[in-house]
Amino acid sequence: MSKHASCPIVVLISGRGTNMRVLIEDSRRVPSSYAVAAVYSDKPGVAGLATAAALGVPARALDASKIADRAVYDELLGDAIAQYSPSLVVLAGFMRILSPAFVRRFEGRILNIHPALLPRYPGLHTHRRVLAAGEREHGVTVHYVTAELDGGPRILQAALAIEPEDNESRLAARVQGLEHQVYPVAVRWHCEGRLRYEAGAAWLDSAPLKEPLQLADLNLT
Ligand code: NHR
Ligand code: GAR
Repeated sequence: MSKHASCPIVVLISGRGTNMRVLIEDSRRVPSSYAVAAVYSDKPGVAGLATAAALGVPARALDASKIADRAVYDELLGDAIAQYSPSLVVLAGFMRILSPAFVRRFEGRILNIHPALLPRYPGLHTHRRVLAAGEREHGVTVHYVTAELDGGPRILQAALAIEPEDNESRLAARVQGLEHQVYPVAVRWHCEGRLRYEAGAAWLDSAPLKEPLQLADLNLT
């Protein structure tokens, strides 16, 4: 088997899917350690589904508004994803909280990118809250998903200084630029076997990460 096929990932989205696009494109650079096997959205008709389909990746909506029961929805979503035997499930702007049963089913194999410097600002509307609080810096965190919302072990962060010109949309766009840099790095590490989840911690190169790595500290070309 090629190295490419050895790490199938499934990407979950709810919207634009710019992180998803970056991952699909990164996965097609040679040499690659992973392949995007499928994309699922909890909302039909979102732009990210069309983007994925245009790039030749199977893309489907599983409409959450049609299934009221969270446990039932998460089981159906899990069954759909399991067809691809993913080594990793990647949340990329996925806006639904996943049940403990879903997290257990894919334990240690779910990544999220959160638009804040966790543990500060978990939850929604982070850019607005950061600006309202008068923070001087903001950024993005990649973490393994656990049942605790935005509370799983942190892997990689990137930070920026808030500028006087920043409003919610300008800040969101600048943070997205950081997201597109860090997410492929974390996915590659997991798929290369360098990064893993064990005993409630993230491990890189056989040592637990006590603090997340910072993009600025990596020697990336
Ligand atoms: N699921 C688990 N179990 N753990 C995490 O850490 C998760 C998760 C699912 C999604 C992404 C997260 C983020 O990065 C994420 C992390 C949605 C909400 C939310 O409140 C909060 C955080 C995140 C995603 N969602 C509402 C809900 O009731 C719906 C909001 C809406 O549809 O507008 O699911 O920020
Ligand atoms: C990203 O900024 C991501 O951090 C955020 O949604 C955006 C999705 O953008 N995620 C959350 O807020 C999760 N609650 P994209 O669809 O263009 O990748």
